[in-house]
Amino acid sequence: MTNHDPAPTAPRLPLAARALTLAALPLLALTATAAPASAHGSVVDPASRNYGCFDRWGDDHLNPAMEQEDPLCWQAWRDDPNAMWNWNGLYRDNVGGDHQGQVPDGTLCSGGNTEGGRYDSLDTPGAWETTPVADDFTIHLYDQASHGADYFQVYVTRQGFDPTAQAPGWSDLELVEETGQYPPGNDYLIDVETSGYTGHHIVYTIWKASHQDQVYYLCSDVDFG
Ligand SMILES: [Cu+2]
Repeated sequence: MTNHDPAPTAPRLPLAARALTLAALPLLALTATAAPASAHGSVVDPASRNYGCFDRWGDDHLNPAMEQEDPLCWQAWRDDPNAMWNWNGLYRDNVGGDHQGQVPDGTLCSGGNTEGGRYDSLDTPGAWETTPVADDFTIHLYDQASHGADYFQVYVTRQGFDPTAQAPGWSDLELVEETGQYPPGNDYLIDVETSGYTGHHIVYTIWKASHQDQVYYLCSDVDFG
């Protein structure tokens, strides 16, 4: 299926399939109750900034404790809650393969201020919640709409770059993985091998969807142990 407009498929799955999927993928339980307006996807592990904020606070987004416990998510919810409700919609259309031309330095995590600035809060430098990873780790991208992938490109911020102090530019990124095509499905796993990274880095995943010229730009904060 190539059309990405219809509602998410989760509520329509046969019960047995749903039970299996829910067991394997807890996030579907959330999307079933807070279904986004349209179906796309994001990196759910290590969680992208917007998916992570949705995952941690989606059912508790008015809790004032967020300001102390998760200040970067707090500023993001205040800036535009739809960055989290539409955690799956951080993409640009008609990029023509020109990622660096379409997404200026300092705006990588918002996909170049895409969607009228809905995701601009994700460019804010700071102590975003990190996911612990080893040198070799696997990215899980969840594709609600079965777009497929022409390719994924995965970058990691260079050692020494400080995501708490600065929004990255392209020269701060090191390419660590470039894949071939993935056939349409819901769960894509991308194996990444790195060495020499310690501490807080941003993993930057570019997903070129196959159904049309639609490209997703996803920042995941990680802590290399
Ligand atoms: Cu889509």
